[in-house]
Amino acid sequence: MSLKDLLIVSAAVAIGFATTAAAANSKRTFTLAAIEPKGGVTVDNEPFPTAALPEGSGIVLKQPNAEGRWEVSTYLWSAQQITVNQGDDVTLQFVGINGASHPTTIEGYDQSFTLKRGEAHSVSFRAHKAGMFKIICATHGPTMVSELVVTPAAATE
Ligand SMILES: [Cu+2]
Repeated sequence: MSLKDLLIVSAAVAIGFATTAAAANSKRTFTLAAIEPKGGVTVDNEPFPTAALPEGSGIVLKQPNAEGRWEVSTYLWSAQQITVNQGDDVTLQFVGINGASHPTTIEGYDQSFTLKRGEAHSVSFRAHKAGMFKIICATHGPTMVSELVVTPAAATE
């Protein structure tokens, strides 16, 4: 290997280390809005559904009104899954759009708060623990559950 080749390899290794170091502790910011997608139609176009729906307040099926219109909606976090690297500094910005109140817990990171419509709540933490952690609204199960995925930091020599 010539000196020139050696220098190129050394530079590549140095860049590799620099990239790894930067990736190991990135600032990551996500927004999770409490949302309620909704659909509706009149019974003369589509009959009122009779099939069973999952238990819980996260899915709402409204009987036909005086005009025969029925509606279905579900409560969700706008992001169903968030993936970060172990060691990242994570900020989750919660915003209440629909639903009066969402008692929320981030499992594994000891974060609990109540998000209200029209309000925002910011949670910041270092993702020190790898794994999958649920972000749960206690009111609107089983749909209003998202997943925080913290991928393990790569082993370094
Ligand atoms: Cu909720």
